[in-house]
Amino acid sequence: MTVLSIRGFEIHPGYLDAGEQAAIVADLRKCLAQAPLVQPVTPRGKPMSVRMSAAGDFGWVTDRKGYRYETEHPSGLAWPPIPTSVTQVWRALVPEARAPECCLINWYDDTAKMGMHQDSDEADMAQPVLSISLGDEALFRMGNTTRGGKTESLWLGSGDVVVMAGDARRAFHGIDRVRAGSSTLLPKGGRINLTLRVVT
Ligand SMILES: O=C(O)CCC(=O)C(=O)O
Ligand SMILES: [Mn+2]
Repeated sequence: MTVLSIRGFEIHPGYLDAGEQAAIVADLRKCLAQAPLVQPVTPRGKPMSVRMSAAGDFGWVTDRKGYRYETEHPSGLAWPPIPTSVTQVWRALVPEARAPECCLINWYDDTAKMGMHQDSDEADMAQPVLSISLGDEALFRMGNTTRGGKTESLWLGSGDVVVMAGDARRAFHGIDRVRAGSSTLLPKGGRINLTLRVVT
């Protein structure tokens, strides 16, 4: 299987086949029935365009109180466990890493995007981050370990997996836009991104 390395980001195009993608989506529907998607608000009060939920021991949340990990969904219920169909990908691609403690579930409609940011709310930055793309294609921008400078972009398609480890673990990255109608995986369209992280 092809592996691309762009600015230290390890990209596995088409890592998951159609059947594996559909199985993960079915598992995620069960997770979201227990822990529904919410529209998060930044600490400054700006609504984000993605909708979010999580699975695992911790979920990443943001609201007026700040960016942080929480052990419960805003409803007060525990997050559902991370589906095995998802942890399997982590175990296969980052076998040396500790077990993932958070699977952030981001849902993008065709107008959603995510600004350039670092994943930096985790205690052990030596652990990798792994992201799984499902549904419509998205333009992923990869930058540097400090804000600004040269960037490179790549369209992530359904079934693509990205590993951020080493220097790329601290690199800025974001989603510029989603290409509506570019996948048939989700009947109503849109894109799901799963981000697996070790939190503690
Ligand atoms: O949607 C993506 O591909 C990236 C998501 C991301 O960077 C994040 O949730 O921290
Ligand atoms: Mn990120």
